[in-house]
Amino acid sequence: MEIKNFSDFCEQVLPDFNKFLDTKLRTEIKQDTLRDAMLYSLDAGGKRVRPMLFLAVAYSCGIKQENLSKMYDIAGAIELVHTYSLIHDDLPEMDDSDYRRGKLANHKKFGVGPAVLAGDGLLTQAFYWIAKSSLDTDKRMAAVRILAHNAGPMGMVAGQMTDITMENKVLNEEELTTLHKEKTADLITAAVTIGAFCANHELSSHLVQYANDIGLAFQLKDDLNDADDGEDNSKNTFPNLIGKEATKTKLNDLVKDALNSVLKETEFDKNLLVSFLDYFKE
Ligand code: GRG
Repeated sequence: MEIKNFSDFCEQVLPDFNKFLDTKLRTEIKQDTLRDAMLYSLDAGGKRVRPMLFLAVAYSCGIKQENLSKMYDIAGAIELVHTYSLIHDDLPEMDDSDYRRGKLANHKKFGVGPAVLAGDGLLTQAFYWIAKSSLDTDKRMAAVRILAHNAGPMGMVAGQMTDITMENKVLNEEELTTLHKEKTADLITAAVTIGAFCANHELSSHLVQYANDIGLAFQLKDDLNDADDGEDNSKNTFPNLIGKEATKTKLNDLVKDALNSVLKETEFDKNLLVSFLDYFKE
């Protein structure tokens, strides 16, 4: 069936990918409580933005739809890392949130100890999945390198550390941009760049720029939604620092920049990544 845009792509690929994720993890994890806690968050209704972006980039680089399932291990690994980060973010000593996606947070359902271990399990299993994938060694190595670089202490973990240790300091625009880049954008950038690597596409600065822009835009949109919901106005967010209107302008500028960047990409079907930008429309 013809794929017209990003949401069409998700409609066609997501059911199969979701089944893969659940079945694989359910089969692999033998410890009952650990399996339940890991699956509770993995199956809690996440949008799967990062793995779908990864697969959409691979498809846009020329991987045929019927061959995308060979890349599910890598797509799955990216979602496992994302899921671990949310479980740990919700912990009392981090963002201290009792709910996630309208359900009890992992630690509220299973307890803090099991939630820490569920996160640990998801993070470790991600790299097992990449190592065991049927893709060529150079692609698996690129996936390990980029994911560890962007999600670990040179990326997301560093951003989270800044976030929890700078809670009582008002960050300036540059510091806040670095925080958001590390905490949120780096994993999204990893999804896009690993997708290009796995599809033998020579990575260009245009695609990296697109990925960085949508990563930051993702955080701004989330912050704007939280501001609309009346979230704590002492937090380090762009709406709190520069106001909602200026944040909306910044978000629109990032989306425009992302569009201009991806349109410069060559030997690449731009349709899916251009239509992904609809996500940022109000
Ligand atoms: C614990 C090392 C560590 C890192 C946590 C991801 C993160 C870092 C914190 C989450 C804070 C947050 C809510 C940031 C806003 C952007 C974001 C990552 C939103 C959640 O991602 P979605 O919308 O979530 O893709 P779903 O529920 O769809 O999976």
